[in-house]
Amino acid sequence: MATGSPNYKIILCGEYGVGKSSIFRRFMNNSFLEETGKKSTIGLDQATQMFRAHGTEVKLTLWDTGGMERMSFIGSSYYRGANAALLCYSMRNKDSFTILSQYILDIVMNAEGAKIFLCGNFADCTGENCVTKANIESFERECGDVLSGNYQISCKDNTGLNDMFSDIARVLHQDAVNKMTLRKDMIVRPGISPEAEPAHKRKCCSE
Ligand SMILES: Nc1nc2c(ncn2[C@@H]2O[C@H](COP(=O)(O)OP(=O)(O)O)[C@@H](O)[C@H]2O)c(=O)[nH]1
Ligand SMILES: [Mg+2]
Repeated sequence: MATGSPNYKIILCGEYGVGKSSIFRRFMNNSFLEETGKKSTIGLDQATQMFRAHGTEVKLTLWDTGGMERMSFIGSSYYRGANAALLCYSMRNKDSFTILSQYILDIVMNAEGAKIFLCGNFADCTGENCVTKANIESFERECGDVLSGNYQISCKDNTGLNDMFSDIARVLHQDAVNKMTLRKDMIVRPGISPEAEPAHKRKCCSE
């Protein structure tokens, strides 16, 4: 594994039971457990994978809550330094979808600057009470540019996960490159450094 690669932290957010730990397991070792819920352990879990983004090897480090969302306690270290949050809901549970705006608030307040990606899990499920395409589109409209991506996946069938993480790696890396370019522009912008100030002004200030 390349050591000097950029590393982006991604946190999993959303209700208990929407499949966050299942997403984590697919990411970590491509496994799936039918009954993960009851076995959730207390503590933070992290896993890292390499992705290729715009010709560069980048690391994604995914953080799972370790079941702490059940106790409504997620410490600030979970959010700190996050580059992205995966806003998870279950496509077969509308309540887990309608509550998402609260999670957006948590993310905005605790993980400043983190990009937010919407992720509907349980895409393998069909039924009357499922979250519909219209529900998702209307939520996207309400969110405006708060969301940086929208995916539907199934941890059970292993569909959409790899494409989602590859896409997130590209978006995060492109954003980091843009920010770096912006910083460089500011450094060389004329008039910013003291040397570039007019001589008469500098003289005046030292008088
Ligand atoms: N049918 C189906 N079941 C899933 C899927 N993802 C997770 N599950 C099941 O949903 C339950 C809750 O998943 P878990 O990952 O523990 O949710 P968490 O509480 O958000 O971490 C487990 O029994 C999983 O096996 C999926 O895409 N499809
Ligand atoms: Mg869990």
